[in-house]
Amino acid sequence: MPKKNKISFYGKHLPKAGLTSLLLNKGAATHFITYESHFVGSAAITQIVKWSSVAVAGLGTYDAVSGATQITQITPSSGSSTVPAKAGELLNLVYQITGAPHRARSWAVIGELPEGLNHLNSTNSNTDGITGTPTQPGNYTIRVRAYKGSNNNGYNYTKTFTIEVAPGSEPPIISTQPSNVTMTSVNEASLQVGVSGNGMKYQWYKGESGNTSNPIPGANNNSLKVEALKADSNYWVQISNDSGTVNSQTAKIKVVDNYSSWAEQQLGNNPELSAPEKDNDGDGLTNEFEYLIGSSPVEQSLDSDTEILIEDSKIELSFMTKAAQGDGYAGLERVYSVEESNDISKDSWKGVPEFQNIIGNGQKISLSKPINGAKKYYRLKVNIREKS
Ligand SMILES: [Ca+2]
Ligand SMILES: [Ca+2]
Repeated sequence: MPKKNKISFYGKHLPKAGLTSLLLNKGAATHFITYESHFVGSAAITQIVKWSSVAVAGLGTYDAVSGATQITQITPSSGSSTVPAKAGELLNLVYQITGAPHRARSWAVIGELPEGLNHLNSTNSNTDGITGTPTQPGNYTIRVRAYKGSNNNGYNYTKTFTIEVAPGSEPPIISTQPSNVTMTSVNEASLQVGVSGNGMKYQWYKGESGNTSNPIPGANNNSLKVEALKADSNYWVQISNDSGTVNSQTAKIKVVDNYSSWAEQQLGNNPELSAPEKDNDGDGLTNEFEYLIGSSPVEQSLDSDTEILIEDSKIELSFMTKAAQGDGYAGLERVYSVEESNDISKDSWKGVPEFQNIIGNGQKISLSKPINGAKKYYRLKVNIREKS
């Protein structure tokens, strides 16, 4: 007649966190202004060849102005004596002489042009200009003089312009990448990105950095609130302004449960019920014990799948494993090890080879050993740990 014995369980769990990596993208925007074709043709500056051949509306109107001679700005700020510009952006200042005498034969610019700008110095034209990309912010006063005769001869008229070069905008720069986070399946997480620059727009995405197929609606701030998750998920943010776009690195949210998140889902958020040493269903198994072996803390549980048989000259030990799955076990696995001892003294327990750290997946584990006369004790150790 075989003898049956229960064997005992004990264990613990170990959550962990991860690290990060870095990825940056950069872009820049360039703008061109267009102007009339004959003006383009007279220019000797390489940037001008990029201009399209487009007539400026209003040129004829300026030409038709009667009365005193004047030099008038046509673009970028029509009629004004100040010229708006931005460091790093192409400026095409075009001015025109009107009135009598309305046609200039040559032009002069008096005063120092901002670095990066050049005088077109067109001849036999009633329009002239200054073009290029200013590099230094500041206010620069220049005088433009138009002569009636060629080679800067004859009647002339002078006008003062102030070129106001504003600081250029920089593409966004990420100072703090969104970090990887480990959380349980009952917690919310918050991801943050630190950025320097102006006029920033944000869009968070689910997935790997650079994959824009899953934008998160309304996620347009420097932080993202992530609701409780049941599985690992990745997020990233794209930041853009007028001068460029940058992608953050991928922030990985890892979901790893523990006793507390298991207890909250199984027993509710009630410290009285969810304490590890409680036995709410009165089956003799504490909550912590039920968490470890995978039984319900609200239903009476029987440890019926574990048995030891002693038959003739052999000991047969068998048990059913359980996978760590369902509420409270995200990112976790349950592992089983068999240990043996001759006298159950504290330091006498040794692992039985080939029966160590068996990952539970619903399989039946059987161990068979000859009985050699001496006393032998066995125990089964169950651990819950982060998935390997
Ligand atoms: Ca119980
Ligand atoms: Ca139970």
